[in-house]
Amino acid sequence: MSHSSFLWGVATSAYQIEGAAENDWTDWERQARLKVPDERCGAGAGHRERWRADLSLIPSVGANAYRLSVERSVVEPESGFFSDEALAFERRRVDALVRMGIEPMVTLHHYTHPLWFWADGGWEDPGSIASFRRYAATVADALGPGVRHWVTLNEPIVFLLGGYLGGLIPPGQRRFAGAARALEHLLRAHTEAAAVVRERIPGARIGIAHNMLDFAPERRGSALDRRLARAGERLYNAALLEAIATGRMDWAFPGSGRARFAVPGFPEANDFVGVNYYSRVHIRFRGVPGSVGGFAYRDPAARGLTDTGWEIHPEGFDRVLRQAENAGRPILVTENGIATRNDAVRRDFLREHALVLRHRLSAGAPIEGYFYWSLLDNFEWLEGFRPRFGLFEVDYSTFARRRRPSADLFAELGRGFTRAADGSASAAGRR
Ligand code: IFM
Repeated sequence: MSHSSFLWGVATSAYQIEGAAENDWTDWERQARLKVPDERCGAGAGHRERWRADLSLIPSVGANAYRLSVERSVVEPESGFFSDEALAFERRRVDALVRMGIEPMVTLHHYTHPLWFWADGGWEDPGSIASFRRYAATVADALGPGVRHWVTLNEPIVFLLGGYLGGLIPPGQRRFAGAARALEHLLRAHTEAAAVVRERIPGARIGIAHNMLDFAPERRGSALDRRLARAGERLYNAALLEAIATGRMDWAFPGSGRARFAVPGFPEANDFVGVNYYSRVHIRFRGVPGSVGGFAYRDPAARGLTDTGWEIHPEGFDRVLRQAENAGRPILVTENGIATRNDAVRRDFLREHALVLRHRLSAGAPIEGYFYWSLLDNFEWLEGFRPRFGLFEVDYSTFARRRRPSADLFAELGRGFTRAADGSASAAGRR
């Protein structure tokens, strides 16, 4: 693959397709904390056994890039002890990608944690920073220069809202003070991880995959809904972008608290902004103690909600991409996708979102790549296996893969982007 090409990729994460780990999520499943209380990730989509065959699907959908993650509980089963075998597995996988001409993008933290990490105090403990640095350094040593794109943290704001404020995902807490401390440590951990990865892989490009939503007031006529929607947009989308631009984080959660701090070196530690975009939320002021407001997915355009109940809203993709430009960095769409059993709906989704991408690129936006979530159907966290995000369907009773027609469309759309990028300004700025 030429380095100047637009990255047209597919994304997965380790636990969601491999399972086979003992981590905080397996614990969560045992505690029946999923929406489907009996569900277990188990072997995920069976990728551990089928990884070679799965990787061969990537070029078949016209992708030149693959975003994957490393499962920390497997490579670092005890604090500071790294499994050579697990690291060698990761190396084989990225070597195979590089041999195929597929650009790997490796995510270091994608929701899961080893159990020892929480016993050591988790992200509230400042020791989490050095421990993440050591993990990043070890993985970078093991994977080597074939990996030029690194995502340290996947969706840190969602992780904090769900794990430290909403009690919905591990560690299941509900305290703003804890969330604020964890946020600071996550951003410092990112900064230190970026430094050690760059030391080992000169020219590595490092970023955070930031989940962004479009926000709207539930009742247009309500000043309170409008104000709350703006506050939501700030804390969910804008605060992290501002921190990337300035090194200063100002994170205010209405009714809960406000955290302000500086992260020295943070702007320099971000070579790109990763954008994960799925939907829009409508915000309603409630004003009851402990719950200032609520959000819901609506369907004003009558496109139909997705199987995760989310609005299909390509116009919001345009808005968040414009907003992401405020960070002053190249943009990689690190995730965009839809859960649906109706593949015709997925095809419409792909066409409409690709159109937005095309418009933003024509307007000169510094977007350097797009990754569809996901290559395969997989374990969708609290929702279990029901939502189907894949370009390939997985039969969970046999782990057989079946190509969906949207895989062909994805390949066709990709040709437009990768061809246009070779020799055009849309890929400017990348090595
Ligand atoms: O499956 C998740 C992924 O792990 C992170 N981003 C959103 C996806 C769909 O919910």
